[in-house]
Amino acid sequence: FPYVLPYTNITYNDIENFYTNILVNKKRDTPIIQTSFANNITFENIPYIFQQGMWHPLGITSIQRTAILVPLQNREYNAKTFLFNMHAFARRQQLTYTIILIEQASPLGHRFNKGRLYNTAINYLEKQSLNITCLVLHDADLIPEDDGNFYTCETKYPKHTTSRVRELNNKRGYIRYYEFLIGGVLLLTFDMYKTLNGFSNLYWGWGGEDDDLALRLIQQRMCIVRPIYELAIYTGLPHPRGPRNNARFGLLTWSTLRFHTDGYAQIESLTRIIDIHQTLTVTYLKLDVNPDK
Ligand code: BGN
Repeated sequence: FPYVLPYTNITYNDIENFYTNILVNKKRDTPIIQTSFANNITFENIPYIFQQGMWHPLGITSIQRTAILVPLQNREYNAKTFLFNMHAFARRQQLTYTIILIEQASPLGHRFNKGRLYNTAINYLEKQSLNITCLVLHDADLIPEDDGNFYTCETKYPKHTTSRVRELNNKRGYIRYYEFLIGGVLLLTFDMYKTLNGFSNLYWGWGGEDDDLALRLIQQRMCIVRPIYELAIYTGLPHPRGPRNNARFGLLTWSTLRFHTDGYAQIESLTRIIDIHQTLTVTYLKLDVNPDK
C-alpha cells in the first residue's frame, strides 16, 4: 500500500500488522491463513429444493445460510454466465443459498456506485426473514474455478477469495493482485459489515471503494482471512470498462474521518428500491442510487 493517510488514526504499524495477520510468511505466492476445508470436492446430481426464498440441499442442513450479492449495471451478458456457473458451484458445495442481483437502474447511465448498491441490498436483506448468516459480495465478472474455495463465512474476520484472476481475453495467466486488495469477492457476516459501517456511499465510477473498505477494516483492528493460494483462483469475464472515478485518491485520503457519517447507517436516506422481482434462479433488486444526495 503506497501511502499513509494524514490526519487519521492509521499508522504504518497498523498497516504492517494487517499484512502480518494475513500472511503466514511474507514471501509472495505462499499460502495465507488456511481455512478449514478439504481439497477439491465435486458432487454430482445433488437434489435441491427451493423453499422460502432459498435453495436447500435435500436431506442436508447447512450450518450457514448464504446470500450471494451481485451489483450490476448494463452487464446482462456477464450475469447470465455468472448465474449458470454460480448455481452449479453452490450446489457442488451443498450450500443453502440465494443469489441476489442488485441493478443500478436509475438514473439511467449515471456512474456506478457499488457501495450504495451493497449497502441498500444488505439493508433490505437484514429486514427479511431469510436468516442469512453469510454475505458474499461478488463481482459479476468473476467465476470461481475451484470447488475447494468454499463460500462459507469465517467466525471472526472477513474472507477475501480473489487472490488470482485469469482474464479470458488476455494471455497473461493468473494475475496476483496486491495484498491490500479486498475487492472482487468478499465474504462476511452482518455483524462484521455493521462494525465497518459498510461501504462508503461516495464513490462514483470505477475504483477505490474496496480500498476504502480495507481502511475501515484496519481502523477496526480487523484482518483478512484468505483460502490457500491454490484455491483462490477465478476466471475474469471480459467486459468494457466503465468510467474511472478520478476523485478516488482524494476520497481515500480522508476515508477514516468519514467512518461514522458515511456508510451503511446512512443508506436509508439516500437510495430507493424501485423494483423487486423474484424468479427461481435469482432475486432482482432495482435501485435508484440518487446521486443528488
Ligand atoms: C485498484 C483499485 C481497486 C480495484 C483494484 C483491482 C484504486 C484506488 C487507488 C489508490 N483501487 O487499483 O478499486 O479493485 O485495483 O482491479 O483505484
